[in-house]
Amino acid sequence: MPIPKAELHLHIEGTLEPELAFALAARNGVQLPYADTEELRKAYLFEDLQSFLDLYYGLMAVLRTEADFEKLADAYLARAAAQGVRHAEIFFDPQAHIARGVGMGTVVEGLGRALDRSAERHGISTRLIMCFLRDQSAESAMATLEAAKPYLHRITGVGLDSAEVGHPPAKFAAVYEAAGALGLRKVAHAGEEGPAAYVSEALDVLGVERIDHGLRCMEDPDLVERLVRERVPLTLCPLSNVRLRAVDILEEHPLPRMMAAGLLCTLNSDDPAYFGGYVGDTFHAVHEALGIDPEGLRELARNSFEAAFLDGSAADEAL
Ligand code: ES4
Ligand code: ZN
Repeated sequence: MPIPKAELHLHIEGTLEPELAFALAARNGVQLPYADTEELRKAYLFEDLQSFLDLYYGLMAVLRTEADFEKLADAYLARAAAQGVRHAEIFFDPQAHIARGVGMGTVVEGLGRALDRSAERHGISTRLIMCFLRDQSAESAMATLEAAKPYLHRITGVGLDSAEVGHPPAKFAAVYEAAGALGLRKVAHAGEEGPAAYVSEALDVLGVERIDHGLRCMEDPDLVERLVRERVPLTLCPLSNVRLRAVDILEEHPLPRMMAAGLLCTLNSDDPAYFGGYVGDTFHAVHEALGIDPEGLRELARNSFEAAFLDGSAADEAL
């Protein structure tokens, strides 16, 4: 039996497996620039975050209808359940869809159809977190928040993703303030490719409750001390860090040092279709490559529930 765990850093568009991409392309009459799934898999050799994002945004062309988003989410939840996930906080990128003429309602209602059945069908409770693309303007992010207003009953929080360097958190101060006023929870990617200073800025200027990645906090001992003291959760994604070359090889990932420093670390899969594994595979990989022992793995799983946006209600306690 895999350890029960929560997954807190998962881009639903990053769960698009080549087989499903081709199936949806055929259904929607979309031509993909790859002969077959094998050729597409070969394109999954990335050099950095940007080379990954180019493919990730390109493949979204196959996602057009509510049924497509429902299928995508249901396929993820089935795989996650098999790896011990009991609770999933799922990111989505509305701007990437709206730019292609696929509306907020199609995305949220489509994902919502799968999420509504998730507890019963897969034994997984869920939350949705809407991410703003940080390489687009703050005005575009604000318009996206506005477009989400009819769907806020389905959305728990906001996040910040896409190309990090050159797009510091403070660019989105006004939109995070507006999101907070609407009662939304706040997270942001920081310290993946960007510097440790972006982690502090996300906490101080945006008021985020968790940091997605946060790896590069290790370059600033004062920041590490603060993250430990304030018990700020970090949603780490070691397989992603290797594929996007934030670290050279898994054996050199700072996870053991981060845990030893007392940081509240969680393990997540980020974009599992692209990075070679789902979250259970990630637990297995850090055991093998980094020597995280069973007690360490249990700590990481416990942390994931502590860091989750669960409210302690009876339904949540049943997890
Ligand atoms: C992402 Cl790994 C990563 N980093 C930043 N933005 C993203 N969007 C999807 N995956
Ligand atoms: Zn991510």
